[in-house]
Amino acid sequence: MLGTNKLWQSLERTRNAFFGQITGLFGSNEIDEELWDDLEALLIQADVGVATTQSLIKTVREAVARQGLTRANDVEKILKQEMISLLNNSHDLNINHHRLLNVILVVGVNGSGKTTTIAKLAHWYRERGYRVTLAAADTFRAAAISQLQTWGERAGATVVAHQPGADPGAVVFDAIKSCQARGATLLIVDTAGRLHTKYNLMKELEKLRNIMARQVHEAPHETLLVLDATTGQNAISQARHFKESVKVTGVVLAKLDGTAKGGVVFAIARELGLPVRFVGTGEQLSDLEEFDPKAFVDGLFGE
Ligand SMILES: Nc1nc2c(ncn2[C@@H]2O[C@H](COP(=O)(O)OP(=O)(O)OP(=O)(O)O)[C@@H](O)[C@H]2O)c(=O)[nH]1
Ligand SMILES: [Mg+2]
Repeated sequence: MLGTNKLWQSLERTRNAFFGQITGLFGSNEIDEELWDDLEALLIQADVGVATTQSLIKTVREAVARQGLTRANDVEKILKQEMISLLNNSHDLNINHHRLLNVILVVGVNGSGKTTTIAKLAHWYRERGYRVTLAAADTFRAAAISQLQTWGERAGATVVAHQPGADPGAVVFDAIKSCQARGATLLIVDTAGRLHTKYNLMKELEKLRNIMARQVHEAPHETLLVLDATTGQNAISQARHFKESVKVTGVVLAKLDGTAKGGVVFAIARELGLPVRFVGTGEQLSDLEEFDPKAFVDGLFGE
């Protein structure tokens, strides 16, 4: 029983609203068409997404038939296995102590939780022995710079910033020089969520990537897309835009604690083919959990 941990608490709304009811469905003894229909409806309501729900159910039905199972209880077991394997789509994060300087580029629409997530990542990596610097490359919004500075202080990370309206590329350039001069081992770059147009934003992100790549071998080593879990399926269409323009390597799902739409992780995994790396479980520095498919699915169902 996981009882008290933050992931468990963050999944409470999703569990109570939807997945707990799925367990209820399996209380009946036999597998019939109604069971499959009810299951489909619940998964869709839980923001798993139509395509992902249908594919999950198809896989589970096939497994049930193949294994000759007849009890609804067995369906739950297979369903959970399939859900876990759907989420098990990642290799290790490409951040390590062998490299002199690791670079993480953080992208996402405005308000998704980028800056808070960056502070949490700084804290997380500092606890794992990295010397962390943050680059305030969101120069579009004046308040964004001071917000990152405040978080940087709390997290014990150096922040490299220019004036509001400055060229984000110049900020990144200086931040890398600063890391190299002071022996920082991880640079995390905050970016704008919105510019005058979406086209401008994507162009700018591309420019930042090029600046990184010229200064640091194979940088950025990770490009993390921060998605707001409370937006459910909308997060998926946002993610598509970013994925088309920037080479996103993983997702951080922020605000999991504030939503019943936690089922969206399955759609992220299947429809976007992106690994979920971390989940945000609150507004504090330590409210970040490395994503663990089994713990997540257990938390959804209440085990
Ligand atoms: N409950 C909860 N709130 C969060 C979490 N992550 C971020 N927030 C809140 O979401 C709001 C927006 O977060 P920011 O980090 O400023 O988002 P942003 O993407 O940097 O926004 P812009 O800089 O405007 O583009 C803040 O009020 C955060 O406290 C989380 O995991 N849980
Ligand atoms: Mg921000």
